[in-house]
Amino acid sequence: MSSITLSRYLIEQTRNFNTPADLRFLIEVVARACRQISHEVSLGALGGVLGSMGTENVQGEVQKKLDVLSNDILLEANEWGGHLAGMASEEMEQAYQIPGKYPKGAYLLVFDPLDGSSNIDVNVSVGTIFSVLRCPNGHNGKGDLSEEAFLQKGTEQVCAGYAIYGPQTMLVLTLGNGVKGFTLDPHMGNWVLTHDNIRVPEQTAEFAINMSNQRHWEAPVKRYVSELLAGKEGPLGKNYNMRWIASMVADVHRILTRGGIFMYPRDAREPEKPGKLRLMYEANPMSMIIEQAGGAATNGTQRILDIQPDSLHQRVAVFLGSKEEVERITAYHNQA
Ligand code: P6P
Repeated sequence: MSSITLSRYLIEQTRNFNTPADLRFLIEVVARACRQISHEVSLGALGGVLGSMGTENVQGEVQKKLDVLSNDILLEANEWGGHLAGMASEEMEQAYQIPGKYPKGAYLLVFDPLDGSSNIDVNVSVGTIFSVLRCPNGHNGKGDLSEEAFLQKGTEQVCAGYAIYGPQTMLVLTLGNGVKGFTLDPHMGNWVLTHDNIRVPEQTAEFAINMSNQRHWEAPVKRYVSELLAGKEGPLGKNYNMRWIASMVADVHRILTRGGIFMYPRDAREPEKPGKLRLMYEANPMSMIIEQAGGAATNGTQRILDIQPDSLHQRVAVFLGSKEEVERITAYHNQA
């Protein structure tokens, strides 16, 4: 049987689920931009794009050359097609206005152009995370798009996905009816459907957290991780393995592939911040994907997708993955 490409999958989505043609076009454009980013990332030192820009982004994080290049690739690919009312990115403080010479469309695209970029110079998997929202009525008029148009709960996402630039380049996507995985054929340039129905196992024996922050965690996290470490002799009655790649896309992809729980809790290092990861373009898209694959995602006390954003770059604590473990750590928070 001939392989199903992303284009064919999206056309079938339109036939079977009435996926709007301009959403289909948007996803194709984002996928093409991710293919270009994959190429730039794969060149490494040969492309002259390793290392830092010597600047910081709105998060106060050092900007890698590839961060900025990936951001530019996504902006240039998406600004002219007429399917977007605006864009927002981890790398830009303000929302991106569609230039007046181009038509505006019905959607908003929010993205982290190159997540895990601190890993680029050491050749560890990185990725692009993206989220698609509808532009609310009254916001896609002639004037500049306000930040408020983006501040929608994660349940409002019409599409979420990520590209992972690893040994294979893959695109993992949900339109709200399950999670699909496409592997890039670098010779033909096609995204080929290779994972038709990705599911997160409800149970797991693997957890992901940056253990170096242990002394800074709040009590429920300290309790839970100590139970994981207690293994078979402890209250959870089984031994657990640990992984921490420090690239959310890579850690989440592993969890989608074989289960696990990913944790980035708030901690005492910056008590005024609810966590490190960003709600709009990291936690929300990943939470939609995880839930669509049968997993769960909370900030410790509530479902991430139910959080009403109050700013574009707001941060959030993240506990996501195998449902049984996410429910356990969430219960510990709610008992505290
Ligand atoms: P730490 C990468 O910078 C990132 O935003 C996520 O991809 C990753 O999960 C996390 O930060 C790693 O944080 O504090 O362990 O370096």
